[in-house]
Amino acid sequence: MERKKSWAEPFRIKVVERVRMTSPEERQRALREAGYNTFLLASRDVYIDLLTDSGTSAMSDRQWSAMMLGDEAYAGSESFYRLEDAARRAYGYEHVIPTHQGRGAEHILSQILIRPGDVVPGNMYFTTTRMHQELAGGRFTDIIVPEAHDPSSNHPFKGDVDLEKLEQILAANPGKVPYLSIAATVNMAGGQPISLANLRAVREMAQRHGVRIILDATRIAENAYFIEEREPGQRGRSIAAIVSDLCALSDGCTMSAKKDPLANIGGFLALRDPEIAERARNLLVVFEGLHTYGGMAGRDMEAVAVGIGESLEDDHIRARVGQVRYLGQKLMDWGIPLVQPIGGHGVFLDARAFLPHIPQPQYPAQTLAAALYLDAGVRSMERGAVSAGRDPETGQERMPRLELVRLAIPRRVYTQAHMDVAAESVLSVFERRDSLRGLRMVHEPKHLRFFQARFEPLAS
Ligand code: P70
Repeated sequence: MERKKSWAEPFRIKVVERVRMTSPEERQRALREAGYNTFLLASRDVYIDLLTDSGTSAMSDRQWSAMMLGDEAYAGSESFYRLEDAARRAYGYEHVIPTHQGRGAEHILSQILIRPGDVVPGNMYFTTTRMHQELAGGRFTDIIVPEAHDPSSNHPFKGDVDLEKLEQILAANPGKVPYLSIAATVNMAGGQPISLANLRAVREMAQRHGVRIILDATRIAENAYFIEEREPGQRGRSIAAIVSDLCALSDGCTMSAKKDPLANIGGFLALRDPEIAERARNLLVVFEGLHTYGGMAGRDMEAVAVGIGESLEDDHIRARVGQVRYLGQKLMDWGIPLVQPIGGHGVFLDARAFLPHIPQPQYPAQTLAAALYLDAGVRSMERGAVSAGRDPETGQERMPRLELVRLAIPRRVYTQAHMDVAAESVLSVFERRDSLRGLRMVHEPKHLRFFQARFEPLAS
């Protein structure tokens, strides 16, 4: 990869979308009506939407053009074959099984591979991934390096697996580990990468124990960028080549095409083993749709097919990660506590350090996300105790070490000035952080509670 000084974008803007600016009174009312949960805010009440980088990317003119060629046939759509071809070329798996989005692939995979009582080791949980593993009767076990749970650790590969821990788990659970669930990058750790060397060692150990590896390839292009930048011997290699190396060390992947592949909807499950793929295709018709559309329209598959190619362009990924880093660096220079190093898809504020006077059962990250919205209409997402939910066996609330607020950056959507506004808003909340009070949960849904939970402010 050619190194350039600036991360400036390799595109210009052809279409714009108006956004609404709101008054403090409007935001106060909107937040109250949303039960202090940013997931429940109407998009019309948000100025800069950093809730997620999922499905929020700006598509290119080439993606929009390809959508016109969508073949909407129920069976054997041309668009499916174009998607299959693009995915095979980029990731190297023979069998590509389309799904409506990432969790559709997680559901099918978990149902066919996990049996009740199984243990699924992974480099930190992800909410939907773990939920599907648990619904299939499995128990997720964290095998990420301990540095990943420490926001201030500057470890270059906080997505790496703790090999000793993995060896212990594999030795203690013979025949009970259906696969290793390995994410690249690791969302809940702050968008942190796994190194090629570590994945190679994991592969070697897994093969010795006869255990498969399934990648969560949702943000694999961003992971490859960090490898090119940080891993010895990887400098100057293309993102596409590194992505292909990562995939070669696994037996399959789940993919949310709403992230790296730059589409607004879509996903797939990809596998090497023809027999498992056959079982997956069979379950697909029950939950997602026929194996040549899996819940996507033909035009959506076209957008994903083109998006996959664009996501692996070196200039694209440099600008993408560069913009995230621009925001994070600005906050760091002001002394605002955040997860280091700055990750691939967003900046993660350390709410524990930001609001040390609010105990975790009063949800400091949820409190901070609400305060940030109120300040200037910037929407972020809680990634702490509310997201972690309850232990299915004990019913107790999980209190994770990481209590974070994520400012996720949609791809190709916002300008540098938008990043400045978001940064200045975080600073203004930081300057009056002592005045913030915690929250109490007043409505708690059973599954993935963070999406629909409601809160009330505690009296000051
Ligand atoms: C986010 C989104 C989705 C996601 C992911 C990884 C590493 C799988 C998926 C599922 C959306 C989201 C999901 C749950 C809670 C909050 C937000 N992440 N693996 O914003 O893919 O959404 O397509 O079903 O990050 O991080 P999908």
